[in-house]
Amino acid sequence: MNFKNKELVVEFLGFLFLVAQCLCMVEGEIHFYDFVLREKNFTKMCNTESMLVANGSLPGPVIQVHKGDTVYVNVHNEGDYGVTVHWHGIMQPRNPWSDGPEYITQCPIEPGSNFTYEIIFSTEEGTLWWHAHSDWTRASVHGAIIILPTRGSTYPFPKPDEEEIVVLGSLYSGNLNAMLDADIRTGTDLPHSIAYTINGEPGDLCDCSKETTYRWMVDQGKTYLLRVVNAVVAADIFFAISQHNLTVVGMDGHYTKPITTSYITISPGQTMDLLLTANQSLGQYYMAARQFWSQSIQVSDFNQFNTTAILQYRGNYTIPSSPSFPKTLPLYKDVQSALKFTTRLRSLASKEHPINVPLNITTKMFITLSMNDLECRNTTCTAKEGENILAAGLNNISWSNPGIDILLAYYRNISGVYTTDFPDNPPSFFNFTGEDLPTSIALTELGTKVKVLNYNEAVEVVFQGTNLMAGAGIHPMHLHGYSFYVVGIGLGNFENETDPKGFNLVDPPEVNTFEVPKNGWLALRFIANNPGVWFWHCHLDRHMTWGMAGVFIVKNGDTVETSIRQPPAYLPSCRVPTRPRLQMSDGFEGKANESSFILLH
Ligand SMILES: [Cu+2]
Repeated sequence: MNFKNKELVVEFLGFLFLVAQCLCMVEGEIHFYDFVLREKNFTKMCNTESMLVANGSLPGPVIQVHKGDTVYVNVHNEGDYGVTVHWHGIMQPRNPWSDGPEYITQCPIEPGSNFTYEIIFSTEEGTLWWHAHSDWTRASVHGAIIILPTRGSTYPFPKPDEEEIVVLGSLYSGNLNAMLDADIRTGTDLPHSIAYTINGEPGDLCDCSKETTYRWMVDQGKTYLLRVVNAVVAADIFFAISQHNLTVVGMDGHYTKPITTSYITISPGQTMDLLLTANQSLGQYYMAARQFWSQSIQVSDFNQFNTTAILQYRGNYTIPSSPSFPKTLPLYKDVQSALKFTTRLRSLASKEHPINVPLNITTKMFITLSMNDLECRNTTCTAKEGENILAAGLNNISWSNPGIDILLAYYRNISGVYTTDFPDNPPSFFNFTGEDLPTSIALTELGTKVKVLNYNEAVEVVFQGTNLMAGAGIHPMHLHGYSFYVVGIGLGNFENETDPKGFNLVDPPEVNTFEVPKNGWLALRFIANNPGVWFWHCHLDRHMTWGMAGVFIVKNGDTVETSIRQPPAYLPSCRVPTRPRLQMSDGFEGKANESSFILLH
């Protein structure tokens, strides 16, 4: 190469560098993480159990970015079973390939292999989280995601002095996924947690846990931004800090109008940003969390565990013998307190953080959420002939995962994996919230039915809780690929003439998970402007596992910029599933099994 050519190359490289820099300024920065998933022994509550965790820690590593950044996470599966990871609440524009739910957007990462997720941050700002999306592995594979404002901008509230993360979790005894598989097959109740945790620790109100209780050290007079993640597997949680008020300023990666409260109600899947000022006398104060039990009022043997951590003031003083417990923490069955808190939430809806609630709805869906009975016949369950097993469903369809992921089947036009006939209404209308509903209408069937939406469709979904099988309770519904506006919430049966008149179209909360109240309804809206295959489900994993789940396929728009991106060069292969699960015995999986180890990616 002569000198002139070299000069040109150098100039060209310089130009590329500048272009890359400009792109970075527009697109944000790029970060790389490695998550190694491996079994590790943890001793909690006098017992040593092995758990699958990321990078040896529970909760797992924190991802920290600025709004608009991109993150590559290489997930190495050194565990014993296939696993996937979901980036909860991150919309992933046009990029369902990295969303994570197994058999929806990908097949599991096999033991001994790895997969790199590309996580594209767009409008999210605040706190979100990541978690495994295979079986109930997320009980131990999860962590927080912090999304700071764009470089050069700041929070829409006075900058806090410091920040703190609280991850709420649940603890199980034994091999959780093995117990789960057995329970699914026999059709009985699914495993229950033995304790709840704050940052991985149950706290000093329980045996063998005093030394490991999580401590948060604060300075008197300072204001803190507390980022709370509910990573609990199957329970709504009440949380409070003794003698300290909390001001909610954000939720699910979007800002809210500030509300000051002495406790919060937080559903699994939800995240909240709270301001706390350390304005009490020097001392120790419990922060405590307990389950909000919304199911049958007669049941008394639910997990009544109170998890605690200690907020401790720095300084020279005599530490009192025991911290004070928050008197404002609602009791387990306090439906009123739960509803009182959730109905106060509003979007910030400011000039800098505007919202865009769809007003002209083009697709309306009315979806019942039910506990159901499922005939064992024609499924892979092992209950006795003629016996029914427990199930749950949406519009009386109990979701069944296919043997290869829906996204691949959709993208490659593979038939026989799913059908597109998810109904916009339940098969029958009855007094959904009535007492003593006949068991005959609780019978459901497995299905892999998706709802197809055109690009830019303005969607309204009303979720109606039901009392089928006397199983009324809350359902925190979560939508992948989107955030949605909660325009209405109410008790009893939804009245489609009168209830919409009360919809909040001005400043409804913008969230990715929101609870449908017990024996009540929830109305939400969103614009289907993110093409892809997106899972939606109850985030109480008990209900999701029983089939309270569905899929939206959002079609491409007319341009490349409104279409699904190309798949990554490598995706985990769809081999025979590594774990047994309840499926239709004549489903696609059966066919895949016969010609085992067909590589589909
Ligand atoms: Cu549910």
